This record gives sequence, structure tokens and C-alpha cells, in this order.
Amino acid sequence: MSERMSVIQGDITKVAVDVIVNAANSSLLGGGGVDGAIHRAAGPALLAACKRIVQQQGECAPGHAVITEAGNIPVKAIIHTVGPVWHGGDGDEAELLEQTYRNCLDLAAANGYRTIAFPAISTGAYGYPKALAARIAVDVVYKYIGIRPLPEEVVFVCFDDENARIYQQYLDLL
Ligand code: AR6
Repeated sequence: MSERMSVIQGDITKVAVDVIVNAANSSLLGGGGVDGAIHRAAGPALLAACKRIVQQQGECAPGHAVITEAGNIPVKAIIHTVGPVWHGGDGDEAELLEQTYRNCLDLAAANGYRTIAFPAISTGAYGYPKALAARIAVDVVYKYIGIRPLPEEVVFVCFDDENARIYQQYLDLL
């Protein structure tokens, strides 16, 4: 199963997959970090698509995910999800982060997508400790693909050296 998971270091807007995941905020109107990079690369069509979703169904709560077109990014779709803000770990952060990954995988599978790329959700502005978040990401994906055919391949795209090293360590243990 682990051959269906990999880590690369770089910019998620440049990865050749069917669908990329955006670590958004509840407004879905863009922001900094990976969200800013995705909106800049995708162009105004993405913001318009996000606004339509918010008009139709309201803001996106933490743990939930929605899917849009990809604008100028050469992938088939973008899944926007909202990870938990780290508040010290005594709340429901871990459960919410698990739910975040699972909902993205469900959306990708429901749309028939074979390959998906995730950023390290919540580990930037939202402050989730990188090792704890990576462990959850790897565990949830490993369990998910172990019992389902789609997505066939999951790529973890790490922007920074530390996340890349941590993810590689966890993947090597599988
Ligand atoms: N490709 C891949 N990963 C990236 C990229 C990129 N181009 N740019 C940054 N990262 P963050 P969060 C990494 O802060 O913690 C936004 O303002 C980054 O190094 O983007 O979930 C949203 O609008 C880090 O490891 O997302 C929300 O308000 C990871 O992506 C808030 O930040 C996540 O960092 C969400 O916070």
C-alpha cells in the first residue's frame, strides 16, 4: 500500500496530479501560505467559484471540504479544506485534522480522481506541530487507501525541509 504514497518537496501548484488540496480558511476567499499561492496561480476564476459555493452553502467549517474548478492550474480540480487551528492539543484538533484528510479523500474518490496532492494542512498559520500533523496525515491516508481503490496515488507536497524530512520518516516506517 505504501507504494501508493509519496512525498515531494516543492510548490503544490506545480505538481502533476488530478486534484490538489488547498489549506483554506472558512471564508474560502483566499489568504496567505498555500492558499495564497493557489489563488495566485489559479487566477480570478477560482475566487469566483469559491464565492459561488459560499453563497450557496455558507462558509466551510473546520474539517469540511468543497471542490472547485482549477482555473489556470493544470489539474482537474481543487479541493478546499479547512484544517483545525492548534490550541495546545487538549481540544478536538486531532479529530478535526483526521476528518479534514478523510473528507478530501472522499471528495476525490467520489469524483473519480486517481491522483491527489496534499499540502501539510494546518502546519503553517494554524500552528499545528509538524510531526503530530504529519503522523495523522500519513495514518489516515494509509488506512483509507488500504480499503479503497481510489485515490490510487497520494502525494504529500512539503514546502519546507522540516516537513519533507518528517513525512519521509513516517513513510519509511510503513
Ligand atoms: N505548496 C505547498 N505547500 C505550501 C505552499 C505551496 N505553494 N506554500 C506554503 N506551503 P498554511 P494552514 C505550506 O499557512 O496552517 C492561509 O492564510 C506551508 O509551509 O498555508 O492550514 C489560509 O487562508 C505549511 O507547511 O496553511 C488560512 O487562513 C503548509 O503549507 C490559513 O493560512 C500549511 O501552511 C491556514 O493555515
